[in-house]
Amino acid sequence: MKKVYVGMSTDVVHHGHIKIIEEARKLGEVTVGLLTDNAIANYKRIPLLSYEQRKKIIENIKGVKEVIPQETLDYGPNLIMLKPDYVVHGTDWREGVQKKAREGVIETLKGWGGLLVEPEYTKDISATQLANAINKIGTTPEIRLKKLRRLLELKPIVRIMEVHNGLTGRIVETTRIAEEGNVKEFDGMWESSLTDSTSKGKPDIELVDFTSRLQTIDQIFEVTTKPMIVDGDTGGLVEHFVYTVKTLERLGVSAVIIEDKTGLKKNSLFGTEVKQEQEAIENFSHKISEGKKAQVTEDFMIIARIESLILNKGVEDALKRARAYIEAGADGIMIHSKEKDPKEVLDFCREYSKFEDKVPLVAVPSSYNSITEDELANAGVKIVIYANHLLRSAYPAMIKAAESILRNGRCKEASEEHCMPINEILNLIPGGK
Ligand code: SPV
Ligand code: MG
Repeated sequence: MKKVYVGMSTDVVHHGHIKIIEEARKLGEVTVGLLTDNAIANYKRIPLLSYEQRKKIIENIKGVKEVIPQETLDYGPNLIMLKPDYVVHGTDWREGVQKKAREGVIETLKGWGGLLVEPEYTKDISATQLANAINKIGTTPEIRLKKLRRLLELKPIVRIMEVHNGLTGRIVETTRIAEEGNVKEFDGMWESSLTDSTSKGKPDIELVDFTSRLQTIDQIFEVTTKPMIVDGDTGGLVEHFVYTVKTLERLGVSAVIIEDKTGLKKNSLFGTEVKQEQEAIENFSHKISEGKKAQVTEDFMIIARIESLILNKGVEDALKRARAYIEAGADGIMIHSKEKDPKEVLDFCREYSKFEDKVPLVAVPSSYNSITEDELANAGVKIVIYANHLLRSAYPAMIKAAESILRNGRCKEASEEHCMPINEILNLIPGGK
């Protein structure tokens, strides 16, 4: 009996896969190498069904002898282990993100004279289409809330982008690029106090109250399915924070980050230019632990944000606070810095990695912006937040268009030089026709 290997990089099984397995069965005994949750999460998105659930389905398809995990998009390790006579895959991978994996398979099979067999790809269906259709239906608060913890389990670093209205929510939901065998997209959203306030024409001083923030969150949730981390500012009074936690959790927010400041909060990136007071460790720890007691699910996360570096109190103070906040029940630590050089953040990360009791570490590289995601991940950072980039990029474009109209006494130049075509804006959001 010949050995046949079918790699399945799918998260939703459909008739196209059955066709591939039927073809494979004609050639010999079929082993399916099923991509693990980890592998799928790192090349497209977190799978809708878990590895165990998918394994159960595939094992029960006629003609499948065995299902084994395939840990990476690269078929190499499994092929070398099994030395199959055939690998069977649909023609779809000749183009696009899996092209490199295909070339690798052909090369590896040459080692023992194995062959690649490519049945015609089933055109009317794809797992990505199915996942998009499911996302279009929407999500529930419970499913959305749990997504952040799943991402933290599956990805080396979770990539979060700022949102402040429905449109920016849509951008984070749908922006994708294909690159070196990967489809890259944002994993979730940051509901920033800075960009929410600024887009309302107000300063970032906890002036945009929670009722307003909740309306913005709801507006974003109406048109997205990705998880959200909310910037909770200082969290306010403990007596108020416990309500905030329950409200955010009920809406399906995955995490709130609160910063250890007290009094009139100013934006951290002002640093010591403005008067800002750091909260006493005991008081802030108390706020965290009361918040933890208030939440209903196991999944909601309260992340403690340390402002020691912002206020020039040094890495030692930041580490002391991290220990205390973890002890108080914080589910994550955010370390913030306004330096151009990432050195102090990396110093913190190095010492933090020695902690016995660790929770996921969050970084917001707004000032030290030359650092890459890989470098942050290597330093032990689990969540990177791009905290303000959609608003900061939109504002200059809007100013240019406004000035152009004033200068020219008409809108031709602005339309042609600074605006997207009317047809595109009309069709940007489907369902308008
Ligand atoms: C925000 O985005 O509102 C933040 C991050 O809190 S920062 O602006 O750097 O303080
Ligand atoms: Mg903020």
